[in-house]
Amino acid sequence: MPKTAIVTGATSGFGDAIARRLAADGWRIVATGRRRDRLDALADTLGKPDIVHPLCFDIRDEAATRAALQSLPEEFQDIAVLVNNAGLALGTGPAQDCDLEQWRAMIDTNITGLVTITRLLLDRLIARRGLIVNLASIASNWPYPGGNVYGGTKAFVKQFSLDLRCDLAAHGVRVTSIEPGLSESEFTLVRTGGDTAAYDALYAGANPLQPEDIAETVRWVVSLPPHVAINSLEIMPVSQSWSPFRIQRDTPA
Ligand code: NDP
Ligand code: 8X3
Repeated sequence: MPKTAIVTGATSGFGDAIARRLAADGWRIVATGRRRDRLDALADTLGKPDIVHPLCFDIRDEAATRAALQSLPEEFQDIAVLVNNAGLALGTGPAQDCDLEQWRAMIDTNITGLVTITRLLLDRLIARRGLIVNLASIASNWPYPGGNVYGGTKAFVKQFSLDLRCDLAAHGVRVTSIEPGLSESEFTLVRTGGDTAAYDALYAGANPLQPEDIAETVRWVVSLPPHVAINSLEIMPVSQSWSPFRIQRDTPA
């Protein structure tokens, strides 16, 4: 009997690649997102209705999340792995120029949505001695200009992962925070409001991580024996590393 993993944000990028990778390893997948056409396409490709069950809802909406989980058919209810991947960044500008609605959307999606679905699935994950994989970011670990609320939400995701692990250890439930750096996906188009020139400029010559790299990492974490806990993994393309601290030399006295 195949085990079931739920992958949030499976309509593109990491989530799509993770769903495909885990399905190839024999997992049943509950694939979530707001774009129904993409969920249906994924399910058709991987083998609906036995392999993939699409769940179309906005993760910011608690009632919709509850209803979606309650609607799962019997054979997809027994969830052993939760991949909290749905998330977004909006904007790259300095805090003082940012749109408060965009800040709220990031908090509602990356923090409130992630916390809500996690809490709703905890009993099932405990019953299965399961695993939670949370998509944090290098922005969890390192500040950068324009990171502001996005970085704050991802720092929350990492810390929540580590704190969850403390509470769930007694139940044998593992929690992993994955912190990718520069990765090529629609993430950058979402962040820049569809600016394809910014997308091209960001990735040009950088040989960024690809969604399949993150999917392979998740597959590895999921495949480890149940006594092995990976707490936190920071992953960058080789082209990306650190800069010296910036010194702002014209600050008001
Ligand atoms: P994509 O934009 O390709 O995918 C984001 C996914 O999140 C989509 O499937 C989208 O589905 C889903 N999503 C966004 N908002 C909502 C919502 N309100 N309700 C339900 N689903 C939602 O980005 P990536 O694959 O690159 O990013 C995935 C995760 O990895 C994010 O949490 C991101 O912060 C993180 N990350 C990304 C990095 C990168 O450089 N790309 C690096 C480090 C971390 P839909 O629009 O259909 O709802
Ligand atoms: C996405 C990576 O560097 O744009 O989380 O914050 S970064």
